[in-house]
Amino acid sequence: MKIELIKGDITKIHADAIVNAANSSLLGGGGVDGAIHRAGGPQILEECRAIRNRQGKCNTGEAVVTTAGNLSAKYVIHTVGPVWNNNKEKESKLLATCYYNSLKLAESLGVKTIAFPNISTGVYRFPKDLAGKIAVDEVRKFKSDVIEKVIFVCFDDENEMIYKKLLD
Ligand code: AR6
Repeated sequence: MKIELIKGDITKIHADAIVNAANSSLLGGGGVDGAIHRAGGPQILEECRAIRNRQGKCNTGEAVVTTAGNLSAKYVIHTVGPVWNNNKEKESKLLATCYYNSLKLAESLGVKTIAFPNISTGVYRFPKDLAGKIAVDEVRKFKSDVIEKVIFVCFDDENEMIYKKLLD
């Protein structure tokens, strides 16, 4: 899989799937979650509600899919990152699981290009350098005949610098 780094807003990215850093309610929030729901429109929330009614909350590390409403992507993959509580080993594993489960789900949908935000590094306070390393390691480990390109979308300068170093 090819790996790309883009600085900017994930709602503007052209990819088959974009990943949302959601919370376990799946009912929206701030940060990238708020931006995706605002730009994508009410259809995404409607589908999230339907998933909630079907299967209940989305646990940390898990991923679910909806269509992407008004966005140019086909799918939004919603995954729930861990809140950073200084339990490095446990929270690192959970963050890696978010990337793995999102990629697995994308693959099952025939997704060729997928864009990730820097999951857990905002409201959930995961250290950005460690989160970046986990994201890049997990994507590099994932071998796929379906997914051709993974785009890391960095919104802030600090994440952009971290990912640049990791991908060099
Ligand atoms: N495009 C790409 N990245 C973005 C955008 C955007 N439009 N906006 C923010 N980021 P956060 P979390 C970056 O807080 O830490 C929500 O309320 C941001 O710079 O969005 O996983 C959910 O509902 C940061 O690096 O997600 C949950 O309750 C990264 O996205 C909670 O926040 C993640 O920051 C999840 O917290």
